Amino acid sequence: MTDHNKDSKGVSRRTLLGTTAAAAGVGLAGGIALTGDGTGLIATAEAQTKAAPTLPARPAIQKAEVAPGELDEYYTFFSSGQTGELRIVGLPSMRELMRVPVFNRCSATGWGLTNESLKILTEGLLPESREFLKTRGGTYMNGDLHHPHLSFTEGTYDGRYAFMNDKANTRVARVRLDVMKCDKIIQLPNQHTVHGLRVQKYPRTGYVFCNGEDRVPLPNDGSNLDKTKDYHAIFTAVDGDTMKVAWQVMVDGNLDNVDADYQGKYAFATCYNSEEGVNAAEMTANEQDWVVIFNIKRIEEAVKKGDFKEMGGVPVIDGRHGSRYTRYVPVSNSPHGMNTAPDGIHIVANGKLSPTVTVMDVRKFDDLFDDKIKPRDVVVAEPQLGLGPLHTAYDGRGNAYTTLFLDSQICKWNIDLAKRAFKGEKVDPIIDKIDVHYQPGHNHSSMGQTKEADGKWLISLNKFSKDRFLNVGPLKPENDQLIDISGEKMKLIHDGPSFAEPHDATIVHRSKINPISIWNRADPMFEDAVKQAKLDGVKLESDSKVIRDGDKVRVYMTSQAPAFSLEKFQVKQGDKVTVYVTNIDDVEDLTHGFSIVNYGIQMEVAPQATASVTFSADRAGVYWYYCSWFCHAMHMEMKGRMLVEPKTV
Ligand code: K7E
Ligand code: CUA
Repeated sequence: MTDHNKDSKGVSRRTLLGTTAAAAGVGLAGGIALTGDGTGLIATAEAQTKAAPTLPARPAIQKAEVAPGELDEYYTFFSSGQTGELRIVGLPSMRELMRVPVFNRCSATGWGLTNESLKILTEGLLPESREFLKTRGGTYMNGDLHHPHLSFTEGTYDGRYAFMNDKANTRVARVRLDVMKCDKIIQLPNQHTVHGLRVQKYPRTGYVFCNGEDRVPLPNDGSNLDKTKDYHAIFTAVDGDTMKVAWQVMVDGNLDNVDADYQGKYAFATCYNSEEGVNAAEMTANEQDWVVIFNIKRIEEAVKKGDFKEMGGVPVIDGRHGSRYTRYVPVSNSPHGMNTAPDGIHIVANGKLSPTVTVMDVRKFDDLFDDKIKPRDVVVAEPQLGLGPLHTAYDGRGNAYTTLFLDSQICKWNIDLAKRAFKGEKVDPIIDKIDVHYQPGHNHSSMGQTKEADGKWLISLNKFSKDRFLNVGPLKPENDQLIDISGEKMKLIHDGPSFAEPHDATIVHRSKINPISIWNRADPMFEDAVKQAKLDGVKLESDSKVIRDGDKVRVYMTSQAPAFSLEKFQVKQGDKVTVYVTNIDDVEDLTHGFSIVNYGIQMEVAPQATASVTFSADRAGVYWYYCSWFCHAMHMEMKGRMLVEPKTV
């Protein structure tokens, strides 16, 4: 192993400054093509190898420096784990550009406080959760966002949506990429946690595949603790357009990570705990676990002809051993990452407890489902890479990059060489290894989860930073490292600290993403406010009005730098007050905020948006409200007063 170890300390940021600019544009490295016979997107291994020499010549080290005023070439959508938000980072600069609140509460934007966000945070909850959360603020305060994945059309990103899971409270969310705001959150029935989440790549998204990790009794009514054989794990396909559950499949074992093919036929998930144990010793007792393959066509037919049980209002198909809807391919104990190569052929299950990864050929899955071959016959390589392989990324030139958690390394290996070694040839599939700092989980290559993998950049999401940054106390940042993979050898370029805890990321060429800068007044995000204003005879863009409706008071005002249209308003103690603020500035980046001192009220109002917040005016007195987003030289003066008249007894 040591011959492959490459110390990267020789590369400093300073030595990069003199290098020439990186080749512009996103070169499509893969030899993938859309086949006309309805089999979807497939490339031959030869096409991939042939494609490599046509790549634009690159400097020895790509330019990672993005000078002041220059734009990054890629968007990176980072998860944030237990922080619960989505983060947008520019690549290669690794500058954090935005945080999009999703499962968390956000003080800056008012996510979790505004009516618009509360609607999204509550409308998709299961009835039993709504009941449970009644006295707990109406929605969950936390989330654990692991896997952000963008919608596809024909094998590459289409710029519509990002989908992501909440491992903590079994939710799936969608973020609109035109405004970079979450617009839907649903909670999955029957399932206990969602861990792995990936989307359908072909013909489009389509389905969002969601892995149920923990096994629980169904129904989970408190009558069974120890009959653990009656616990079940559930796989869910959510319809990405409607954000409703399309179908579920009951499986054996705990589902970990998932991915889909480029043909639109199969999804596949790593499973650990085939033992169906309930503690670590039981869960890792067997030598082997498996990858479960889902046959999408057969499952859709089952839903159509009624071969399912309805549970929690959704069709649940029995996909346990012996089912015609699934196949179980044995792989070594407790596999973790599941990654489809951009060639459309190979999928890799990462060994975790085994030093190997298992490579399967999706073209063999038809025969497997027709019982013409045995499950292990779909395995075409099983290279030994090092200790703790967790996730694999690709460069579109036939190479794979696997994180080695225990070795704190990335291993670059060649798929074709691994296949030849598997057949008995004396070849070493490992091309290069590089130290990362420290303990990498996921890694990601630029466009590497699409057929347009361009083989330029890799990021390693390291769980520990230890000594890499100034000490900030016992709680340390993670370390997201940027690696140049354009050459034969990997080169470490940049250390990027990040707060808890990016598990996963998606690197997207900027040509795929086209957000707007000013809200459309007809946007569904504030359609409820528009409806209410109409009922009240108020024009949101121009009127300032206080409307009393019993003990409900609706306050309408506009904001235009540097003033709110209402300098004061008056309510009575105990009133249920809703304040609607419409930002009538039509200027890019001119966001106002609305905050009421000592009332815990704060929200963002971006150009041409309406935002609203409802609260109980329980304390009497004069309370200043002010603009909380710096908008103008007179921003400090952008304020007004709310008078809450005391209740008379
Ligand atoms: Cu952390 Cu993708 Cu949830 Cu692996 S997962 S590391
Ligand atoms: Cu408006 Cu600050």
